[in-house]
Amino acid sequence: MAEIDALIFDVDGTLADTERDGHRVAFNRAFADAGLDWDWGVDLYGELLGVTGGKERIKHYLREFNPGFEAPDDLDAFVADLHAAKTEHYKALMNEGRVPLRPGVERLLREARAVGVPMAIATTTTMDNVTSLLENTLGSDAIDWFAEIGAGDIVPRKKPAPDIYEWVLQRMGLGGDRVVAFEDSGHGVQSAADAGIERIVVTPNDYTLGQDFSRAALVVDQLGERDAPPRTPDGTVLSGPVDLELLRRL
Ligand code: XBP
Ligand code: MG
Repeated sequence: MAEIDALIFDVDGTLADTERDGHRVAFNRAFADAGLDWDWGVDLYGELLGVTGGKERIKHYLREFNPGFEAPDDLDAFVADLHAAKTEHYKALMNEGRVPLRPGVERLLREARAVGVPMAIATTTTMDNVTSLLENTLGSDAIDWFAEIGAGDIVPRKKPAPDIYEWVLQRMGLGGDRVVAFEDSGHGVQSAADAGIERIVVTPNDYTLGQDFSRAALVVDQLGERDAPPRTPDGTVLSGPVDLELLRRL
């Protein structure tokens, strides 16, 4: 059995299904506020998710899907303003409690916390978004449950680059062989694996099903509960939820 010195969680798509009804809606509201007629539908947004990071995603959209748009001379400032407005809308959506945590997430976080296994976050999203999701789902002190939070622009390259996982591992003084990472996407798996993390658990969602999870140790539909255990992609139902005992056996 391999000891576990920390659990490191991705946020979007892993802790909660934030993309379709959170980020996507917030982007569209920010575009409308700015008088732009851009509308990121559910399917288009799935394609745009190929690029991580909201500011990077807006630029990608302009390049690939809206090349006729006459962008202002200072594109970076224009995108940064739009993105700041999007973050405010995202926080408002979280305050409305629109997006719950995925099944089994709260159970596993509480189990790890109860026995003192350190937890951290490694995400591409903006820090404010992390705080807002955690506070609205787990309570006002939830941010303190995490020893390190690696978020947004604190590293130069976003996922699938390994930077954010390397940052978290370095801050925790841990090697990749000592931790378990939780992801929902192929980009996330690549980021964690390239940072040297050997044990990666993937819980895909509608946007990420079918991506490359070949470097993951376990792929299940959800972390699960005792009375509703997870399923693997071939339909096998596990005997219990993803808990610390199962993670030690990976
Ligand atoms: C999350 C993302 C983020 C969010 C938007 O990826 O790609 O860009 O969609 O967040 P991951 P910001 O789950 O792999 O970390 O708009 O705050 O960038
Ligand atoms: Mg994710």
